[in-house]
Amino acid sequence: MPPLSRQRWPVPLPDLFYLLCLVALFGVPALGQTPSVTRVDPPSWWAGHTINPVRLLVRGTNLGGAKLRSLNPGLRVSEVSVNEKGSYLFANLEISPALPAGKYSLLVESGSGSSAISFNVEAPLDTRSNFQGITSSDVIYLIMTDRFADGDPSNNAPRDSSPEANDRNNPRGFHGGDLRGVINRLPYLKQLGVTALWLTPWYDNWNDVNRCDKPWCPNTYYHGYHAIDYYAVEDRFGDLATLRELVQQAHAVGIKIIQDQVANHVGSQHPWVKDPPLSSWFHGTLTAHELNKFRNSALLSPHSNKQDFRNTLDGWFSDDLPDMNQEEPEVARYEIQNALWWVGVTGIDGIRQDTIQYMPRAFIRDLSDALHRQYPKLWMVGEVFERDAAHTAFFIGGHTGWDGVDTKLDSVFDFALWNASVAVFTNKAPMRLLPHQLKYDALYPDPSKVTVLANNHDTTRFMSLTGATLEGAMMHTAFVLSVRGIPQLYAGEEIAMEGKEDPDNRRDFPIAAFKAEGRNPKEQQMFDWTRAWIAMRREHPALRSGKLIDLFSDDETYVFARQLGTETILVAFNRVNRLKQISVPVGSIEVKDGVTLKSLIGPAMQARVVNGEAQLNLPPQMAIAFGVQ
Ligand SMILES: [Ca+2]
Ligand SMILES: [Ca+2]
Ligand SMILES: [Ca+2]
Repeated sequence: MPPLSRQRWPVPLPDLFYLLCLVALFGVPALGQTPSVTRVDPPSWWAGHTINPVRLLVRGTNLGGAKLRSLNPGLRVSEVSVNEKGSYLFANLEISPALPAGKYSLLVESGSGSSAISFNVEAPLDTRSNFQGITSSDVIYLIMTDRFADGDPSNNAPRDSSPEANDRNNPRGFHGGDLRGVINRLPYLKQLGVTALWLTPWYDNWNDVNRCDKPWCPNTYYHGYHAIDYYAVEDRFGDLATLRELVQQAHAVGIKIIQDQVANHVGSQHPWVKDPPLSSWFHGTLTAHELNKFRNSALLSPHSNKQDFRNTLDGWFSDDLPDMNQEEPEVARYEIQNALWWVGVTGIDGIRQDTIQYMPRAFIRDLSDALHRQYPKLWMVGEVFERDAAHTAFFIGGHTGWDGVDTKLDSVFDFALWNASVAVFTNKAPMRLLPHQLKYDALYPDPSKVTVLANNHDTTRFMSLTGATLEGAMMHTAFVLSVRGIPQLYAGEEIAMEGKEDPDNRRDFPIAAFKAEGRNPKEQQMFDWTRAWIAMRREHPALRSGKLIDLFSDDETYVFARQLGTETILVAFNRVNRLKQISVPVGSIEVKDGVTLKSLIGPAMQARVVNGEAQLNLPPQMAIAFGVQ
């Protein structure tokens, strides 16, 4: 290999020489015909990556008939194609595994001229501190970035936004939260004890405001689910450097980062909508598309008709969310590379994939495979918002569905168990609904891999549900933090925030509550409780990954064991407002007569095992855990 350093930016001599030769041969080309380039996706890649060649999507003008040429033998171009309009060029770029990191240039050239573009070869991040994945030893905490903490007021009113878009009194406006705010609050999160942050999408979204005569206007895309650029960080949240700093600082204190990715659709302000790279890029156009009728059963049932099935996959989530066509191979390659690019440039540990069921299962599999091939521990959880375990289990990886596809998806959210838990702890269903729901774990290849949400930004906050009490919220949180699976909390639940349906459930996190002295007694009680259950989970491997064994349930009470190796922990819930005495059979889990159980949390309590039964006195409206001595 020749020395490669001479190829780095600024434009190395051979490139200039080549350009001058072109000018000498063809003269200065007429303006308007010269190919010009406005961007390249991805803007960078890695040498020695499992995806090689990488597929480039070059946007520009006058690309018709253009070729892409590399002037460095370490970068090889092939399979160039240009769309009909000459506005997009696709090309394979094969990167020599030995190519050093740095800036390189490529040349887009046609008979009427040429245009140089720069392309970065990135230095890979350290695999020991990044890309760690998520397990049941983690506790995930969902942050809606715009609503959590404003660490940089200078980004609150971008030039291309109307004052209306930045109105903090409008629940659908931008409120100023950002990545710097999350960095500033890492000590709070560390104190709470969570080990992973799921941030709502940080792709760049439109900065301005939608106006209409409907009740939901004026509104903005403060939540981030309407990407206008898959390769840029939302300017209101910060920039790529700040994002990388967040990941690095979080990792330094033992907190992982999960990116919310949205491969199913983009925002209607995305430049692709007016000028798609291919006619098959989206399902339909802004003016001619089907809306998703959300007949989601059509995705699960082997008996569904093709029309319902296709509508659920190809219909637009809403009129302003153009649906990407992952069955177009160029789209699939683009999105898989995009997912890997974010992981590679930031060092994140996991991905939450939005509305995953509305994408073909074969695509979910290919995406999962590509992520694991490059980052074996990397973790992706899919949002399959269904209260039916058969439906969510169909989408988790580790088994092959009737369609012959194993999605390889690491995790799904357990909406069925969440649904049961909020019903039980608001007294709308008997306690025995919990073991009844958990029996459907039979459908999962490995139930310890599901993600157990306490709530999220799409659901009513616990304290605003009919029948909610602080005691109920505490038991619900304790259940999420002690049952099998990976627990996921939603910012604000730890201080018993209220909030009805979207957007009320997305109120700003109260600044005062980040510090103990700013919390009212109720907020402090919930905070201490949540922190204590997280700490207990951290200290006891059985609570993180032990086998779950049902021991006792009736209308008011539920007791289960978590058991791992020699460690046995009993977790008990009593939702009635009186002390409850129960005899719990423990012989089957090898807890012998004469053994003492001691409470690990809450009031100091002891129980003896007599005749194969533990005599438990359960405090009123409380969850409690006992360790076997
Ligand atoms: Ca801000
Ligand atoms: Ca923006
Ligand atoms: Ca779709």
